[in-house]
Amino acid sequence: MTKRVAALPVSPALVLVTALVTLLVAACGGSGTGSATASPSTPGEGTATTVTVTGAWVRTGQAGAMTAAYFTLQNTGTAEDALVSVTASVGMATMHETTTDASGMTGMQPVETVVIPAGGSVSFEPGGYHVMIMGLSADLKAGDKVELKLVFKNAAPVDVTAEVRAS
Ligand SMILES: [Cu+2]
Repeated sequence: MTKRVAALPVSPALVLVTALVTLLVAACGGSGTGSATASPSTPGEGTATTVTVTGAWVRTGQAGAMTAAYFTLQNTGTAEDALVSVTASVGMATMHETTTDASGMTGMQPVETVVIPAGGSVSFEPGGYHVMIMGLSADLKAGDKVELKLVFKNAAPVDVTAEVRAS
């Protein structure tokens, strides 16, 4: 837009106004991008995170069929962590989430990771997150034990012995 205005001699007043406008724009833009780029403290090597696993149990099931494992994760650290994989001694384990849509239909979908907030806990329970165990190598009866290995993004892996029960 090189109009005639641009050719006019620039008055000191106009310079001042221009400078003020520039400052205002810079201030607004600055605050906006400032909060957006404030990077959350990325937990990395050396960040001590601790996740404890309690109340682990696995539902009874038949050889060849599938069942599910449940437990509660407690993050006692000061940084966010995430459960990234689970393996089970009796079949192929995958993390799932049960969801209910607007029409009341219930389904489940695989989840890659489950975030555990710093100082918070996440429950794997019927109707929510669960570990699906497919292709059971043997019948699982009440009182049996299943070994689970939970791998976290930051915390050390945790081995738990889950008790088999009907519900
Ligand atoms: Cu499932």
